[in-house]
Amino acid sequence: MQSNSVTLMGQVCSEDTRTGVLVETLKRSFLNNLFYVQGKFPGIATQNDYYMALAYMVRDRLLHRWIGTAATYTKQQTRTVAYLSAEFLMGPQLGNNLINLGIYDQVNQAMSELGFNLEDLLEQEEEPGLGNGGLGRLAACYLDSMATLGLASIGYGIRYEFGIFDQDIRDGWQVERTDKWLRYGNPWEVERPEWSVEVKLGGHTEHYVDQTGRGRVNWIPYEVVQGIPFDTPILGYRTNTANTLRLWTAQASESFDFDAFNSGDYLGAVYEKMASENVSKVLYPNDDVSQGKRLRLTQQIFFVSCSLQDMFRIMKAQEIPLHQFADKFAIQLNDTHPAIAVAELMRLLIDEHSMDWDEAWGITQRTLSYTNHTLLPEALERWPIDLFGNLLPRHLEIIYEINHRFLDEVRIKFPDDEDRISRLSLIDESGERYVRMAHLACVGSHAINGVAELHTQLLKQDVLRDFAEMYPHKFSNKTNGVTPRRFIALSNPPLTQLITDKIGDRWLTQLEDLRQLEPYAEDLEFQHQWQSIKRATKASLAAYIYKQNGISVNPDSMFGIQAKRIHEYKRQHLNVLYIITLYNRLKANPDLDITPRTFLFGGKAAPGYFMAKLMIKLINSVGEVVNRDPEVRDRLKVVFLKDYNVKLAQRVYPAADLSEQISTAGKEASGTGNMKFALNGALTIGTLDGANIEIREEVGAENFFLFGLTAQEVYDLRGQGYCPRDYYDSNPELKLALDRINSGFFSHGDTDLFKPLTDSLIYHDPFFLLADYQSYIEAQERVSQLYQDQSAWTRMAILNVARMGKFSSDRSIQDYCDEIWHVDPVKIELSNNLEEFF
Ligand code: B1H
Repeated sequence: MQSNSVTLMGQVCSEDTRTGVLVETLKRSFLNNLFYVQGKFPGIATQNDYYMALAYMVRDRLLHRWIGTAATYTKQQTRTVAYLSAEFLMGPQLGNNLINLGIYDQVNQAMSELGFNLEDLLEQEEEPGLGNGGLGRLAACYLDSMATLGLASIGYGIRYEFGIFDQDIRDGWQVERTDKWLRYGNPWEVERPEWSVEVKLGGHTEHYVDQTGRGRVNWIPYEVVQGIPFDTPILGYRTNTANTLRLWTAQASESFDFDAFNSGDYLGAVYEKMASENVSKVLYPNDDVSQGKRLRLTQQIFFVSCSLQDMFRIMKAQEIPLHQFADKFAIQLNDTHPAIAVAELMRLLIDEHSMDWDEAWGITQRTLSYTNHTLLPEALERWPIDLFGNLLPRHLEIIYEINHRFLDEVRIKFPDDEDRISRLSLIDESGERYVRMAHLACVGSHAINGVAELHTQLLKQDVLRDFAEMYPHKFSNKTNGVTPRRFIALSNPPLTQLITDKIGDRWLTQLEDLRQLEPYAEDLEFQHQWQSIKRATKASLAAYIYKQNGISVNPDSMFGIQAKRIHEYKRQHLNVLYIITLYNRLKANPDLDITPRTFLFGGKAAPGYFMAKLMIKLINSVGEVVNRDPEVRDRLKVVFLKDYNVKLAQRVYPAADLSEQISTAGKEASGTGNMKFALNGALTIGTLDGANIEIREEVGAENFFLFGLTAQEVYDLRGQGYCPRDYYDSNPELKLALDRINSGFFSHGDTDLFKPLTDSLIYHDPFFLLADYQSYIEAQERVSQLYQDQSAWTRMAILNVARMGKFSSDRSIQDYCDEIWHVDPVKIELSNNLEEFF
């Protein structure tokens, strides 16, 4: 192989004249970076210095592609997807970049020749935890797929100084620590101060008529914040395409003088300036709830305005006239967090670029599209009018005008229907007045989508029903997907190798190819190889658990894993009720022959969500008793893995036998962990919720452990007046499980500790645990039964993997392209001569 190019998937990927991927070149480059970037020699270098040197070595090899990609897009004035998201949960970058560059093996060798262990260095990376859970991780998977498919795209978001908190467990309780992820520097980003922009906040507007007789508005802000972009390259898998994730940091503005400066209050003015830097300080740690805080709305307008202004700058640089904005950019709103874009784009076009309303509105609607991610009422964002008008006076005026015109349109389509008008209005006037962000997003977008079939259907018939009746053509479904590069190739190399040995390596970009594994499901030799890989990944997770928790778990026991944010609707406590039921059975009958099981949990609770924190305490308390009870004789173990994040997720998915997807039907919009587990050969126990339904359709009902009420049944039962207490009274095992908790058995005699949880279940049970309990227990029994027959189990696991092709994020992105964005791939030709750029 030549040092300047590698042939990957039939494509020649060139290196420039100063990089190259020969082992000797890599070694030299690593040492160069250690000496001349880190300024260290081996005698004093830390593990982090070595990590940084390696990261810079890899970055050099990305930048060539990044520059080539940017040059191509600029030259061709490429139509571009702008993915606006308040969260990007990227996970560690180094390993993924090695995989996508196709140089993992070479680098592994180079490092080991220098006396390093690549895995240890990968472990050193502090991941950017700039997201809460599924929504942020989806955005990251989509960036990977867009680059892999060769689509021009930019991810726009916020460079939070503190990402999602680090979770500690003390005495069984969650304790939060700030996530200082930038502490040792971030080798993957490049600061671009020359592209800074300013964002106005607060103040008031002044209306006047200009010389031409046109009505104009001047917004005089109270405050101006500066946004500085930091760019991270997003390389596709084995392609030359390297797109950009552009995250904004807030800084005090220099150009704007506060009154205080003029009145001599220098320190006061500096203090106020510092306050504006808080805008990008911290990620709000809520998943599926909206807190309604002023700072959060400030974050939203901050990154949305920065991003839109950045797009205007790009238009100008490429000399594209503004009226072609919708042809140049397709903007996807990742939930309502960036929905203020509707009003901000209008404001920029009308106020700052003198466009008239109708043309601006046409551009806005053609450019924007909106993905809804949740049906939970507490997650639907709405802002009190006063708060909104105080921070964004001009946007409120624009929203009133949009609303006025929109409601006139509604009146024409549905005459004499004032109820409908008030339901559809962008302003909720039923009590205190609010701006409804989902309504703003729906009116301002040409396309609206849900993230799984059931979710989209429920959106249309429930949460956004009036909009679906008003604009049926806007609605479609785009079932979520996940990237097989990070979640199989990177996280599960042995499984990747096994699959590739059988069907070649095309499946990593054509996931439907996994179907070719089906014939091997019956192949005993293949089953054995499959089992030994699963056994090895379980043993390695067991070693991690021993190190972290001091608990020894048996890798031959069944690993059932529930890893996701802790939430009542996700029902980790239903899983706990099953553990207690098994435990009670063993106590009643110590010789009972049960399938040995290890129950694993991982996930963070929102710091203000008391019930979720109590659920963590319950898991740990039950674990403490069960794990120590000699009578259990290691047949049951309960482990809470602290600080679940992308890095840990990559260890966890490969080691699962059973994936717990047990949310109340109708509550989980999609779920994506369900896909990652199944792709790594776990079988699913789950409800007919979110994407579970489609997973079951794909893998076959006979290869899925189904239980529980359907969304319709939940709805009906609620309507009839659900009485959880009846289930408690009539089901002895359920009663015993709840009574055990209440008796103080798991809480050193404290009978009050878990009362909020058990009372909620017995008297309210908003998520129907008690109604689903028996059905869940029975499904778990079927799981245990099947696990006894390892060959049948493995056969089913192989069939699951073989039939998961639909759930690649490549498929999702292709659907967005075909039906919403209408963008085509761009081929990036690289030259290995940098001088060509001049
Ligand atoms: C999802 C959120 C979410 N839906 C508000 N909604 C947030 C809402 O900080 N906030 O204010 C943060 C996150 N997250 C998840 O999206 C769904 O619950 C999952 O079912 C889905 O798979 C995922 C991706 O679509």
